[in-house]
Amino acid sequence: MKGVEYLMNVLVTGGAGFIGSNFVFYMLNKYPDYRIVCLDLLTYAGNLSTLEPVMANPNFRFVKGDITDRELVTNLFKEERFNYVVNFAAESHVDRSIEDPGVFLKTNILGTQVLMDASRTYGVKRFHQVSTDEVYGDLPLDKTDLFFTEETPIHTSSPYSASKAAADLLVQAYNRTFNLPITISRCSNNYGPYQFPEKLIPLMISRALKDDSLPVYGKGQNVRDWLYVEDHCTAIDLILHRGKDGEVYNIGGHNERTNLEVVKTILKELDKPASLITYVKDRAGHDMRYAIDPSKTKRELGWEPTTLFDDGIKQTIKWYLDNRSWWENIINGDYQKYYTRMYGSREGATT
Ligand code: NAD
Ligand code: TDX
Repeated sequence: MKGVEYLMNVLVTGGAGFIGSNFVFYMLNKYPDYRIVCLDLLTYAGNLSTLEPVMANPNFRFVKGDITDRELVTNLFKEERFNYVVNFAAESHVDRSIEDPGVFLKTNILGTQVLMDASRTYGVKRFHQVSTDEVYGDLPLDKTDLFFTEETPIHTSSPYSASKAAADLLVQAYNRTFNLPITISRCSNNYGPYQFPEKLIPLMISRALKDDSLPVYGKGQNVRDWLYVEDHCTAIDLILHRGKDGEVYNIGGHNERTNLEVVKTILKELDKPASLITYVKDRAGHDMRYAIDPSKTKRELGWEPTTLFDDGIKQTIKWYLDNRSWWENIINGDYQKYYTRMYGSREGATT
């Protein structure tokens, strides 16, 4: 750490992805006396150009590496002596997990184990696992008074959600068996800047801007509970610092919308015709409705989301309009060449 004393040293895994990068920006901005180390493999979903604005920040270090690489992870913990670990790194797209479950099990379960083993060996104040509402399965469309609480049984539908649930159980087991200090957060669907354009909202924005068809699965009646990404970051910050050891916290803002409503909102904002909507074959095992009851997180930690969906979606659309090159590079595949171009010749010099 080159002789500088930081109040806290925080490992953020998956920080080159959507939520992780937003969390890196949030933490560097909010805690100028913290060191933030991002460990990210830069898979297809990781984009180092997203982190470009903070690469030269002396409080930030980027390390390219795999959370399942035990030697690399152990050496990093030995060198950095982290106080906090926030594990965002994951394979995160449900459709990909249906195509090829293997890498989901490897990264999401075994990667979490490797990080927790290193956390045990070197001692951390808190290991925080970023989980998802998908571990609870789904709710019926016709019972709108039902919500997921932290006590709702785990009941997964996709290889993705099963891998996240397995990781959650392992995290709880490390707490009970090895006394590893942990917390788990289970959040609803996020949206906002830097989301990879394979997920519903950025996919629809980027395709609508090019007048391409908008593929809606089934009848578009599935309901998701949308949360602006910065509200997720503030919740994790509170849980990390003030959450109780061993506890699970639900995060969500009661912003339920059908997929069709979301797509129509995007079309309206972009002044594009509804004729772009194309109904396509449904996702296998498609969850009907997610809806989070966040009252424990509000009651115990005072967390409140601040962005309503109607405002957040406008901000998000504006971001995609203002940052066209970010997602166009992804669609062209150019971003995958970015690391090699920018850092290939200075491998090891990214600290
Ligand atoms: P993302 O796919 O945008 O980013 C994942 C990041 O992890 C990428 O930068 C990728 O390079 C990195 N990564 C993947 N495998 C890795 C490995 N083996 N080692 C190191 N890094 C690796 O995902 P996201 O949407 O930002 O989600 C982040 C976390 O939040 C995930 O754990 C996800 O399950 C959870 N989550 C997401 C949402 C959502 O709506 N997106 C909601 C609730 C929870
Ligand atoms: O092209 C599409 N058409 C469509 O109708 C896509 C990509 C999605 N959909 C539907 C499927 C879902 O009902 O939109 C909804 C949202 O789909 P995704 O963006 O793939 O998200 P979801 O499957 O709900 O999972 C997300 O939220 C929970 C994240 O990807 C997960 O990482 C998180 O855990």
